[in-house]
Amino acid sequence: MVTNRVPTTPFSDQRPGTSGLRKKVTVFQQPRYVENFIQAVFDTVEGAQGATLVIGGDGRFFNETVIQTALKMAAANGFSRILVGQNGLLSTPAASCIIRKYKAVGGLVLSASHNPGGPDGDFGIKFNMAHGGPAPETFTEAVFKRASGISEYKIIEASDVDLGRLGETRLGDATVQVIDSVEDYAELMETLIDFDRVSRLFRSGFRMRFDALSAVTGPYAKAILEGRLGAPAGTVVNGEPKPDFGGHHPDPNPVHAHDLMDLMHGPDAPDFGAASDGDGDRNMIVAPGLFVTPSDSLAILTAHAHLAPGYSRGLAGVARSMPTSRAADRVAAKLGIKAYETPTGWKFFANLLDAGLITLCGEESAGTGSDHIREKDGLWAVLLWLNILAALEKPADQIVRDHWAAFGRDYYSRHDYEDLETKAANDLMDNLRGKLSKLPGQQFAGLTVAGCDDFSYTDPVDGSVTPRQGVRILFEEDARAVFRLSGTGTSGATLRVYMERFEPDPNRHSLPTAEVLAPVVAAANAIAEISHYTGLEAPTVIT
Ligand code: VG1
Ligand code: CO
Repeated sequence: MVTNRVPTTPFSDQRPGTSGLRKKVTVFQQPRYVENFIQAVFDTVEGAQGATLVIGGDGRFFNETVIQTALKMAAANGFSRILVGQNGLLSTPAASCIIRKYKAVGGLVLSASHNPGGPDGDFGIKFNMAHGGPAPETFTEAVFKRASGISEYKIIEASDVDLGRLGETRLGDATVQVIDSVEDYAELMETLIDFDRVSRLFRSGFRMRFDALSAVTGPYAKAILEGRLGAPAGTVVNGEPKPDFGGHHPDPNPVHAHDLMDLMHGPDAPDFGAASDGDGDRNMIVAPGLFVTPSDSLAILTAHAHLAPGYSRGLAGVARSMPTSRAADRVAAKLGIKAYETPTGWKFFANLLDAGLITLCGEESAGTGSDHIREKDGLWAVLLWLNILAALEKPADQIVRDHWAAFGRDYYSRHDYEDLETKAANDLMDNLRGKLSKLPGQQFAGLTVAGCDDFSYTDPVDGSVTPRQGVRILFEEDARAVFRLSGTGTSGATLRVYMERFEPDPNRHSLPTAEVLAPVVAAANAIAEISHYTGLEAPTVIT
C-alpha cells in the first residue's frame, strides 16, 4: 500500500472555536483544507502509533467524503485500529461512549452540531481526547499552530471503505471496523436508567413525542424509545437522518423546534415532548403547555437524579456554564453538594468529571450530561426525565411547578444578535469592558448594578486560567445579564445576551417571561448600547 506525502500550504483560519473547527461547507470543500486540519490534529495527538481511533459524524452533507479521507489519513499516520459508525453515523455522545469503552486514543467527530446543513450549510471537525471529551484549549491551540505552518500531509492510496457493511476491512497497515452506531450507547443507557420502569410507564398509556429534527438522534431514539422501551411506533418523528436535516435548523429551541412547541401547547398535547440537535448532544424538554428552560431542566434533574439507578448513590457535585441560570446552584445548596461555574463549552467540564468533583453538568444552550461520558447527551437527558416521570408519577408540568415552589423560579431568556459585522461586535464588547469599573451603583431601567466583571475561570483541577469568558452584570434586584460573543457561528459575529431574574414568590411563578425580564432587557440594552453598535432594534432570535 502506497503512503503519499502530499505537499501543502497552510490556511490561516484553522483555529477551533467553542466546539471544534466550524465553517461553511464551501470552506471545507477547498482542496487540501480538510487534509491540512486532520494532519494538524494527528500531528498533535500523542501516542497515535498503534492506537485505536474513533471516527463518526452526524450525517450531514460532506460527512461521508470527509470520513473516507480521514480513514485513509489515519491509516497513513500509524493508527492501527479505526472504529467508524455504520454509514458514517455516530452521535456525539455515542462517539464519546465508544472512545471510552474501546480505550481509543481519541476520536474525530464530524459535525457542526446545531448549525444548519446541506451544500450551503455548515460543516465541522472536532477532536475528542481519550477521556471521550472535546480537546482542551491547550490542544486546540497546538492544532492551530501546527495547521498554520503545515507543509505536507500523509494519506494512503486505497479505495473507499464500504461504510454500509458492518465488520472489518484492512486499510494499509490499519484495520477499519464498521460498528453499529447505536448498540454500545444503548447498552450504556441501560446501566443508568430504569428501563423496566420506563417501559411500564409507556405500557400504561403515557404518550410522548420525540422530534429528531431529521438529524442523527433518529436511529438512537427509535431503537431505544420505540425498540427497547416499547413506546408506540410514531413516538419518534423526523427520525431519518438527512444530509440537509430536511431543511430543518437542527437547534432544539422553541424557535426552531416550533412544530413540537405547537403540539405541546395544543389541545392534544402528549404527556411529554423532547427534541435533540444535529449531532444529538443537546436536548429540549417540553411539558404539556410549558417549555422547560435548559437551566431549569438541569436543576430538576439534579434534584431528582437519585431516582435513576445510575445515580442512586447521590451526586458528587454539579456544574453549569456561567451564562446558565443559577437554578442548579440552589438545588446543590439544598443537597449540600458543591456547585461549579465554568466558561461556555463542554470541554471545561471534563476535568471536573474526571476528578470526580461533579456528577451532573449542563448549559443554558440545551446541553445536559453526566459522568457517564465526556460530552453532553441529548437522549440521556430525555431518558433521565422519563425515569423521573415514572418514579414520581406526576405530570411533567407539575414537576416543574413544584420545583419552582420549592426553590423559587429563575426566569430566563437569551437574546441572540446574529450575523453582525465582526468589528461592530468587538467594539460593543470593548466598550462594555471599558465601562465595567464605573457601573456599580448606577441605575438602569430601575435596576441597580451591584457588581460586574469579565468572567475568568481558574480550573480547580489543573489551575489553568481562561480569561475573558463573558461580561456579567449583577443587579441588586437578584437579576443578572451576561454578554459574550459566540464561538460556533460561521458568518460574521453573534452577540449572545443572557438574562435572568429570580422570583421566590410562588404567586408570581406563572407570569410571562418577557414581562418579568423586561427591565433586565432594557438595562442590558442601555448598558451595552446594543442598538447603537448593532444597528438592530431587536434580537434576531429569542430563546
Ligand atoms: C454554543 C453554546 C454552548 C455550546 C456550544 C456547542 O456556543 O452557547 O453552550 O457548548 O454552542 O454546542 P457559542 O460559542 O456559539 O455560544 V453544540 O451542540 O453546537 O456542539
Ligand atoms: Co450539538
